[in-house]
Amino acid sequence: MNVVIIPATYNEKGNIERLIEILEEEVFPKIKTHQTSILVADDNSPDGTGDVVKNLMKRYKNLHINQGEKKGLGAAYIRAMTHAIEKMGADVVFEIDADLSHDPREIPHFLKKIDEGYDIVIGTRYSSGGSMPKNWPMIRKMFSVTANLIVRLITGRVHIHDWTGGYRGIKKQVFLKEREKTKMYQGYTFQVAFLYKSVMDGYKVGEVPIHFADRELGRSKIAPIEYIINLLKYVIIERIKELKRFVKFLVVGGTGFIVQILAQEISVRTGFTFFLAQISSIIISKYTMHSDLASLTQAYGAAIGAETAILSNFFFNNTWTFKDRASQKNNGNVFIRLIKFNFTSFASIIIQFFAVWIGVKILGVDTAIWSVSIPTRILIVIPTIVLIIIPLNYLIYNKIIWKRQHEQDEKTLKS
Ligand SMILES: Nc1nc2c(ncn2[C@@H]2O[C@H](COP(=O)(O)OP(=O)(O)O)[C@@H](O)[C@H]2O)c(=O)[nH]1
Ligand SMILES: [Mg+2]
Repeated sequence: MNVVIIPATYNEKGNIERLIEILEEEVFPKIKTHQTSILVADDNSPDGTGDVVKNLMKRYKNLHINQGEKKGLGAAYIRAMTHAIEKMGADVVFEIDADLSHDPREIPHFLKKIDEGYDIVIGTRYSSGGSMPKNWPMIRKMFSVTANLIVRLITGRVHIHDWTGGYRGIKKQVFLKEREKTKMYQGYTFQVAFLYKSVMDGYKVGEVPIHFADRELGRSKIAPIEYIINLLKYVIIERIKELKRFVKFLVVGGTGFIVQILAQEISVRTGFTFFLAQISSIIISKYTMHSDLASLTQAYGAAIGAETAILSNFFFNNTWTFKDRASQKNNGNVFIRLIKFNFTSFASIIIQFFAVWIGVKILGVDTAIWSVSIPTRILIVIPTIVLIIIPLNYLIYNKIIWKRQHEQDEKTLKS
């Protein structure tokens, strides 16, 4: 693969030469299976960082520079990564601080993860094996740990330890997919947004524990309080957006539940399911005992209710909850999807049929709770739906019926 390392610089005259030397003399010679080069993302640093790099370009043929107006770290990376992919043919791009806080000798570990199939690999200070600078004051360490913990908790992706760090290896397709969605963010928010969008799109995230060193030369530019506030705002808003789909799914499910109970009660009380039970008893003549007829009658009610709910759920999910994905080509046309939906929902019917069947056999047609008699079918169907049917369906809808475009692309690539 063609790997381009992109240090971002703003006034890093004192550090950039050392970083380039370590990369060229120590790190690159150890990487035998990939082609490596450097692209410095400099924002026309007034201290002359660009001139230092241009001087070194005479010595190192795989060293390049991409300069532009200063619009923040995120913008600099977007600009330089676009250049690396479009002009230099990069397959993998690396973010790395130029102030030597990130040890470039870790790059082979990142590449190993990339080779193992991870799409984006992040350096992490907060998992075992990683660390913050020893000389940082307690308050700064606490601040850093807390910020990351908050992001982990709000996004609900606690398994990813370091969201704000800027030492990352990113595959080309990930960058091209997330570029437009993240170009409006600055500072820490850019780092968090990029990672969050990658996770949401189903890319595989790998972690490499790193020791973060304090810079010795130059000044830190990031960390004004507004960055932190923007970051908080970002994660909260994104999380609400994400949960919105699940809330819609629950509303549709709630409607479906009412429809289901109605259909079940109507079909049982009109005697329709008793009629069905009689017919099936005649067909399977050895099951004509009275108790079986009763539980069959109830179980048919549950199954009819479930199928009615399936149709109503499909309609509302297709036109509301998953409207955005319903229009995607690869999810097939609406009839094929309805058949798929019915087919996968068939599991729900079977599960509910047997739950009620067994329940009625054990408890009888009615169950007394605090001296109130409740039909067992209702008593059984409610916990079955909450505990089994809802989680199962949400999974099936997301992974099979209304898949994301990206997952389909992956499958097409593999097949
Ligand atoms: N190109 C560019 N690089 C930046 C900008 N802001 C920060 N950097 C670089 O990003 C890296 C991390 O920034 P730094 O100030 O050390 O942040 P800290 O480590 O969080 O204190 C350093 O290499 C900086 O030179 C910017 O606006 N443009
Ligand atoms: Mg720094």
